Amino acid sequence: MTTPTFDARWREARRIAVLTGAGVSAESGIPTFRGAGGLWRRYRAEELATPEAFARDPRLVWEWYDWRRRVIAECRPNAAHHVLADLEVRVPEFLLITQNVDGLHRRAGSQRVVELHGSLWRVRCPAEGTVTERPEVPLPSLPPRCACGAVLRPDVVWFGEALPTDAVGRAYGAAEGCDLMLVVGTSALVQPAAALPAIAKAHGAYVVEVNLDATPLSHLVDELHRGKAGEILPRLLCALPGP
Ligand code: BJW
Repeated sequence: MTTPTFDARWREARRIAVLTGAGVSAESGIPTFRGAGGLWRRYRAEELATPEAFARDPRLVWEWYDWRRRVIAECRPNAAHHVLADLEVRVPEFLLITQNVDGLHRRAGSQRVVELHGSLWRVRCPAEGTVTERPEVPLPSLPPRCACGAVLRPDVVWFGEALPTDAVGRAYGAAEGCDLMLVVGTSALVQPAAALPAIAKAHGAYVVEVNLDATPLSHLVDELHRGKAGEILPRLLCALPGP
């Protein structure tokens, strides 16, 4: 038996998992978190993306989220989102695992998506546990309130909070079962998402990274592509066979 070449690993992949981060939406005009121009250069994460920050000042936290919702509402999915949406119909088993809360993968047509860190477009009532779609921008009043009177929160995962159990289960299942994992535009610093590529690799998957910069994953992946996701992904994925 011969070892498949890199191209063959792509062509023969039947179970593909994709992990995306903020970099996949950068070319749509959405700021990333870390690095030049990143949100955490301008805002302190612990003052905005923690349950403690929300308990201290829900209006401040909501003003930040409302601003981000307004920015994102003006943005469109880019070529990277679109080719990933095309990819899911070309392989028998596919899961797109995103850390992004911007909803752009779904807007590009992706359906097999797990949103590990939730969605900016939903709100959650901490008192009732109910989750509701709230697409309107701007929100009519801040902080928004539930009919029960409780202050609603964004349905996102803040530091120190557990990720949704079903989302984590699906993501780990895909990482353990895929034969190719594509890791796009994440600094791979935030756990538990950052552990998924190593899990895939340990289970025999071929791991491919697409990123502008080096990350802690770069030394373990099988194939590295340095550059913009919106330019690299269309080139990589157009070489795959059709459905
Ligand atoms: C491009 C590009 C282009 C640019 N093309 N590339 C183990 C060790 C240490 C710490 C921990 C640990 N386990 C847990 C922790 C704590 C913590 C953590 O990981 N901290 C580290 C930062 C040290 N994790 C948590 O707290 C998590 N919870 C948890 O583990 O709970 C345990 C628990 C169990 C049971 C009960 C209770 C608790 C939760 C993490 C939640 C993260 N939340 C955020 C905010 C979401 C909401 C919001 O958006 O406001 O999620 S933080 C932020 O970081 C956001 C992102 O999804 C996440 C990841 O960022 P991402 O996507 O990687 O973006 P960047 O900006 O970092 O990187 C962009 C990349 O793109 C760069 O590499 C660029 O080069 C690249 N790029 N343009 C290609 N065009």
